[in-house]
Amino acid sequence: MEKIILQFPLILLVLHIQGGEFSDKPVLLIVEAPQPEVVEFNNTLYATCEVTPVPNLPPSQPEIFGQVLFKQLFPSGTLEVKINLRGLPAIDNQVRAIHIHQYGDLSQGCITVGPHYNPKSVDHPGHPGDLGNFASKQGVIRQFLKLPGAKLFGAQSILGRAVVVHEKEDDLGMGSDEESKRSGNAGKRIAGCVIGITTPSLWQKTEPGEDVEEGIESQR
Ligand SMILES: [Cu+2]
Ligand SMILES: [Zn+2]
Repeated sequence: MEKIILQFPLILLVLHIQGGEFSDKPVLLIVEAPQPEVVEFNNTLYATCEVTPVPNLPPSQPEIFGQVLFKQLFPSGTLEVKINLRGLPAIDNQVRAIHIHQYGDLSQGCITVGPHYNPKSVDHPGHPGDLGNFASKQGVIRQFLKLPGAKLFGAQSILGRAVVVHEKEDDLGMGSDEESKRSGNAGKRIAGCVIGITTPSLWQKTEPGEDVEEGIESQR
């Protein structure tokens, strides 16, 4: 069946049914039109985030570069993520947290990106952009995962927000202090980027053939 993609926002007036009865209060549903790229790229939106080290990175920290790529089928497909980072130590015993932070503002490095993006005011690691912990192999982090809580569409979209790579491992909310439920105590923010819309080309370049580890769910 061919799906029809709306080009304009559609406002539907729906009668609210409560306990089998129509209530006298109609409910207003707004079906948001997608970004124009969804129509262009086969009902799918692609986004990328070009990771660079933060300014004033302490010399003890690795300079991490690479991309975090996103793909989502309109309107409610599960968000897929590919992480492809380099610049980590060849022998690295450190597992590192990656999160989506609220503001796409790297003007003062990772200070201005704010806290974890938390549109539903819940504790860490229940935030939509809590990607989890990642270990590097031969200086590289390369992983495919699904992020069911996050979206590229709608008012709670992650577009324009920041991806942050941390110095340390995320305690996933299991720590004894308050900060554990806010940020997972993952230490310094050592690399970051802002998520923006792109074409399918970067995503397709890493598929298939590249040894991206498939099918790993976010480790929360
Ligand atoms: Cu973070
Ligand atoms: Zn979080």
